[in-house]
Amino acid sequence: MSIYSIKMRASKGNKHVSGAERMVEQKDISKSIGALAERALHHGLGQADFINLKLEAVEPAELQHLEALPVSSEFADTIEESFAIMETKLKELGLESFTGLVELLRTVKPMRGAVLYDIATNTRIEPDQARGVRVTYMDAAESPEGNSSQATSNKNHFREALVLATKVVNCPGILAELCISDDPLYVTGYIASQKHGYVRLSPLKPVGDNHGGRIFICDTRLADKDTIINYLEKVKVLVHSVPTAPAIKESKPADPVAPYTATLEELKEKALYRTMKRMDSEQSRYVDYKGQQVLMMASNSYLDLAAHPKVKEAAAAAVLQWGAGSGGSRLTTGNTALHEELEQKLAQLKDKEAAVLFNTGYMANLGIISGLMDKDSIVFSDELNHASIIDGARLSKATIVVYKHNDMQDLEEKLKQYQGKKGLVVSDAVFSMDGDILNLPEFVALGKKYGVLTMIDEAHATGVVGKTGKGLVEHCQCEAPDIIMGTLSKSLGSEGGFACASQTLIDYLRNKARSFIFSTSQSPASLGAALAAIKVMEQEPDRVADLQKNVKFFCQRLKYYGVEAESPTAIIPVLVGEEEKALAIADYLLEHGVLVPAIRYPTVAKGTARLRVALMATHTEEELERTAKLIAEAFAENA
Ligand code: WAQ
Ligand code: MG
Repeated sequence: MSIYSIKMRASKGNKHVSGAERMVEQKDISKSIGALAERALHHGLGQADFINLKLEAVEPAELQHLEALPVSSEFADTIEESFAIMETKLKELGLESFTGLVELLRTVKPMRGAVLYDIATNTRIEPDQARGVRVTYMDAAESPEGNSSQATSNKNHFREALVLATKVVNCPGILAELCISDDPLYVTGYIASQKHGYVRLSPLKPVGDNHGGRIFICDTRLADKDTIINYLEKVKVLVHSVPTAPAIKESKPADPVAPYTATLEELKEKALYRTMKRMDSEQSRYVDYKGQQVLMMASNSYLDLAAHPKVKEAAAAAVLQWGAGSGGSRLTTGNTALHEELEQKLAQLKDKEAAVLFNTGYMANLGIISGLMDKDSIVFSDELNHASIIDGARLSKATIVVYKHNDMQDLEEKLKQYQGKKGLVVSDAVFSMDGDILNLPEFVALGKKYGVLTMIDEAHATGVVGKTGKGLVEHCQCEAPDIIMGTLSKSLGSEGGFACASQTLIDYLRNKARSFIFSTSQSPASLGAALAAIKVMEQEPDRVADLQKNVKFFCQRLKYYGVEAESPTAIIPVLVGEEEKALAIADYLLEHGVLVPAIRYPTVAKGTARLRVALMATHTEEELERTAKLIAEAFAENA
């Protein structure tokens, strides 16, 4: 009988995808080669484009025959418990002073081979520490290719690991082996020894972690290093009675929450974990926070209307007349005179033929963009657009073309590239994190020139820019874009979003915008409040003027105290940079009675963390002066 060693190594574009070895009788060579090639061609890491197969004859007399180690399983609830079991087994082997090796296993640099650790000298003795010692020339005596054509990766892992461990544990001088797989989806590893056999341990890592490693624990007083390495690398071993992989049900089901816990831990480490501050009063210039009155320098209620008596009363009156909830979607039973009245008011405010309401600004952008655009369309989007615009564009399945921030030249170049397609150019009117203003005249002109729809998001523009707070068209005194989207939740002190446009586009959105169609319509309180807020804005034009005055004054005071800040709108970003520092400064301000949030990744780019001051029409000069001075102080304290 002739035996052949077959080694397969497969790569794809120079990256290793699969490797395996067999020792088979001559008659089984082609079957084995076929199976190994199939494995390389259907690997989870990709289809191999280079497969190296090596065949060598083995003298039958050279072959060592070993019985597979007995297999048992110890599945724990947590990774730490699994490693505790591993340590216990080491102690039972008399290796209690070497439990530190478990830590080495968990942190060892990635290698192709294993660490060879000598307890006689307490050192690593593998000749090449970057590569490790590689065990080779081994296989199970019974071919796995015979029965099933496509062994699953679970079965491969188990079978190959048991064969390897059986050879390793039978190697002169070796006392035990520790192993974690480097397959990110395979969280089962083992400890193997003569005393315990092959003990499967799971989980040894979280799913998704590609760290793996092996440690062979040896004692050079029992066999010298050369003998050990020679055995591992050269002696040919056939392992008999390898069982089929124990059923999956033997293992505890994975904890489906574990990946989320791990992500949260990671966010905490990077100072990116978010918590909510709890306000104990209505939102106005001052709010109750942790039993203290703090100056609110962060609210989107720019005109301080969320707390305006007329607005609150109108909300209450609407509830008393129309009820607490609307009872249905607009297209079923949830449409009232109040909804229609507000839509008319909004259309008027934005000088458009018609308007349609959505429950939030986020849902408005989602519904408008995904309603108007489809997979054959192009959405041209400013790189700093709000997340709701990005999400709407994604949901539409359109091609998304991102242009440089407020860069009309870049936009035009991109429009040129996609001429003749159905398209939408969309931008924040006032950018939510930088507070700067869109170049609307050119934006609208480009849309016209290239025959695509134009849309602006006036969430932070309504009530803020334009002489009477109508928004960016009033501010720029230019032609309007096709669609003006806005919210009721900021200057208007209520809740909800809307689109204003031609009757045709609004009719279309009522038929196609899914966030509109499949939501219960807004509740009477929100509608009543928004209607009253628009009225207050019109009746008290000083509010808008005061807000604009406050912006100028505050920026000027910041500059006076040496803090760089500039904004034409109620949003005034003060750049900090590092996430931790921004948090420290915000904490300092809060300790001194002023609420200004730190804005971090992913809301803004990494390393551009900032304070985001938002002003109200009702802030007094004294309050603005105090805040500007305090911000300068906070920077000095945290320099
Ligand atoms: N010789 C020495 N070390 C090796 C070898 C080898 N032939 N192959 C891999 N290693 C080392 C290397 O450092 C890897 O990073 C590490 O082992 C893990 O290799 O009962 O799949 O191939 O279900 O990811 C355990 C199965 C599977 C447990 C182990 O190891 C079970 C596995 P991997
Ligand atoms: Mg492997």
